[in-house]
Amino acid sequence: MRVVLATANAGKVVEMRRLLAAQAPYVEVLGLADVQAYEPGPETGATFAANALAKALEAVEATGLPAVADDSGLTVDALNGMPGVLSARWAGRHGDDRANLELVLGQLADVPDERRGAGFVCAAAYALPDGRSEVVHGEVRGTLLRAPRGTGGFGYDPIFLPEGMALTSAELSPHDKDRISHRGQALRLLVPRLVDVLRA
Ligand code: ITT
Repeated sequence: MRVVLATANAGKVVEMRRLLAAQAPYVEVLGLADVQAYEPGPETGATFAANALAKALEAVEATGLPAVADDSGLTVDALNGMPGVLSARWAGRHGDDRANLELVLGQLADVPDERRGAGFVCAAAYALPDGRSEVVHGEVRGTLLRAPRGTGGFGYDPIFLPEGMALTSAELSPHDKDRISHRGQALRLLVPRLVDVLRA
């Protein structure tokens, strides 16, 4: 069984490979560097699910192989759920993790501790060459700190304190982040379903 991991985000690649290997070690996971190069389209969906599915379908179309993709982001209560699907380019430049994080910290400077709730959301999708597809969700709730802590993970991890934890997502071990993360939850739902349809 071979699947293409349709993400260009290095942080996600590491986590998704790890989560796939943990659940389905017999699946060969190809990265975008291992397949026919294609230009990913702009992420125009209004929801995480729409974007995740679009990325998976695009990879199937380009490679002819089953594909897995994720669309994810930070939803901040005091920002009415934003940056949401715009998380990767919140400060204006796609993938500038540091600038994105600093912008959110600045926007929340006067927001008191009791209103600093946030969540990480992940929609994970698979799509197959025969047209079948599925999308699932995972979410982890937490609060946003006032300064970054930790060097692990990526994106907004250094300012996110998951509910019930004393460590930020960037201070957790990879194993502990996977155990609670939005992406861990979503891929633990998705991978068994993908394996079932690939086997059938
Ligand atoms: P692909 O579309 O190629 O997968 P991307 O980075 O553009 O990569 P998204 O549009 O899904 O992916 O944006 C995800 C952004 O949300 C990411 O850049 C981070 O800023 C944030 N994010 C998602 N999951 C995260 C996590 O586990 N930890 C920290 N930040 C995360």
